[in-house]
Amino acid sequence: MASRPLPAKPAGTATQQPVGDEGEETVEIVPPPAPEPAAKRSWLSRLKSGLTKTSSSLTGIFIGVKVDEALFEELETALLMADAGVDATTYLLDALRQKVRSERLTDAQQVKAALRTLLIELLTPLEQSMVLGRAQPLVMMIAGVNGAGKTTSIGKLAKHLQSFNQSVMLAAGDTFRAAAREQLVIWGQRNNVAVIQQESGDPAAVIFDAVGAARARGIDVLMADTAGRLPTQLHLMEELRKVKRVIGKAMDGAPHEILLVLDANTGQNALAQVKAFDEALGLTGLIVTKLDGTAKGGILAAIARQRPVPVYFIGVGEKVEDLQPFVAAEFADALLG
Ligand SMILES: Nc1nc2c(ncn2[C@@H]2O[C@H](COP(=O)(O)OP(=O)(O)OP(=O)(O)O)[C@@H](O)[C@H]2O)c(=O)[nH]1
Ligand SMILES: [Mg+2]
Repeated sequence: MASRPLPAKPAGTATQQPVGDEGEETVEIVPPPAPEPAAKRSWLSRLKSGLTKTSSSLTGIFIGVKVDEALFEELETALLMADAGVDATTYLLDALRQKVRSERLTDAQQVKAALRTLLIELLTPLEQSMVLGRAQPLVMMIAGVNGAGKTTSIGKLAKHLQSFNQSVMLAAGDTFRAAAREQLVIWGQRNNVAVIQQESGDPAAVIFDAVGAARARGIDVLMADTAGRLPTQLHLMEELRKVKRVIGKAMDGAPHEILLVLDANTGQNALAQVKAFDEALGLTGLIVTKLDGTAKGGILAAIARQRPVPVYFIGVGEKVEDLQPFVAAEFADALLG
């Protein structure tokens, strides 16, 4: 299997309408390409081992027990411990109780299968493909708290986009630290893509220049890095809004994607981040990183319930191939062991 079929784009997603680009055909692709079966297996096993904490606790609950109130209570605790949050936990348990009643499930393994189905249903709306080729350049702005994995994810994405014959340019919009610029330049060199940077100056100005350069050079995708910030740092959130506004002045309809990079290990705080960045910027997608560590994974259920921004990619390590499209069924399987 060299490539997987391109999933159809669900209709009616306001953030992903093609923007007018004089008769250009819209190309719909899902970066990155499906890995070879062996690589895919290793990637999935990394995801599984990353989520072991949750899966072993969830799986253990269903072993050798009766289907009774005690089972539901243990499940409630396990889901809360897995970062699913009160809302998603209550939702899943109510739906599960109903299923158990209506389908007369008497075996704990049947209940586990029913939970898997419910989890997939809950997570599936988050599984969406990123549409490329709808503008040239397609401008992506990447935001998130400090150390979430923004710059690394940009580097990985650059590589994957190239394998779809997309020409890529990067904008060093993290003007806080010289080291941040250098980190992006290294990813640029690795992937042989230009990095637009300035010695000093303000992120909006750097990214404005980069949009101009990308247009002049006929680049397909421009990814703009930004400095990490907490949503509580209001002046820094205002700075991001300015970056967005200025990108819009450099090119009508841009930025086409506003992505939040989330560290999966931040638990329930990740949901607060999604809400805050979404309110400030209008997010079009998420990249969830570090699912290979001690992350518990339930946070995606909370996001699906409370702020369902599409999860384009998930990261399970620091290597290029460790960033893969989010697939609800794979994720549910990794969670449930
Ligand atoms: N284990 C693991 N580490 C990751 C993953 N993604 C990123 N990292 C690591 O997390 C650290 C921070 O990544 P950066 O890409 O620099 O994060 P950032 O959001 O750009 O950070 P700032 O620019 O400082 O806000 C680096 O050491 C990365 O290698 C992942 O999916 N798994
Ligand atoms: Mg960075």
